[in-house]
Amino acid sequence: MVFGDFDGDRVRRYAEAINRFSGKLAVVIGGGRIARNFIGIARGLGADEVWCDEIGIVVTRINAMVLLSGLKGCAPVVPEDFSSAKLLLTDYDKVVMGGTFPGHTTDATAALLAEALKAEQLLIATSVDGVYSSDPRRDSEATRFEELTPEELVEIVARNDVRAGSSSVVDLLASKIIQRSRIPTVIFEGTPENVERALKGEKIGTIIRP
Ligand code: U5P
Repeated sequence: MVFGDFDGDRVRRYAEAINRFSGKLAVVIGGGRIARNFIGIARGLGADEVWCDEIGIVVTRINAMVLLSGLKGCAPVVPEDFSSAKLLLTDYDKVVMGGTFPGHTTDATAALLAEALKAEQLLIATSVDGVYSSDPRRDSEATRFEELTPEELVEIVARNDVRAGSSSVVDLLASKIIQRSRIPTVIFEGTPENVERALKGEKIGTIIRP
């Protein structure tokens, strides 16, 4: 899940959507435009990609802290690794975290966490309404897939780059983890309303079915 920018109303609507879900839920928050701005500035100053990733990770953790402020039944800390998240979920129904280590986006963090938790399902709330044959923001001929296998997803995202702050529909590591874990995944446009629909199991976005 990603916040566009400092928009308190939007964050509130995400929190409400998550609070209406009953059951165990692990949420991973991205860095949004703020992370991309900071990464762009640091890169312009000569920072290497690992440092840019570290900056991105800090922003994701701040976003997690902000969302956590509005969540009920959620662990009151932001775990920084998967074992801590797993442990917290034994005591709490919900946990919210940001990134972990450099080299990928929070898509991969979410996929790894889903794998570590043996999750029933992975929901990836992103900025486009599903997976397209090519980038719909640049190619008017791009077509959206209703359903893909993990192998097809890997093939599509392998064409994108892996720099800090990448804006591929999902990153390559995430697609590889989805492939190896065989966890059913939904990739959809992450508005608060859509997050709620996805949590209810409504058909939305592109389904990655092993
Ligand atoms: N990031 C990492 N590792 C993580 C999560 C995030 O290096 O586990 C960095 C990447 O540079 C990413 C940025 O692009 O933080 C912001 O996360 P996201 O909004 O792209 O998911």
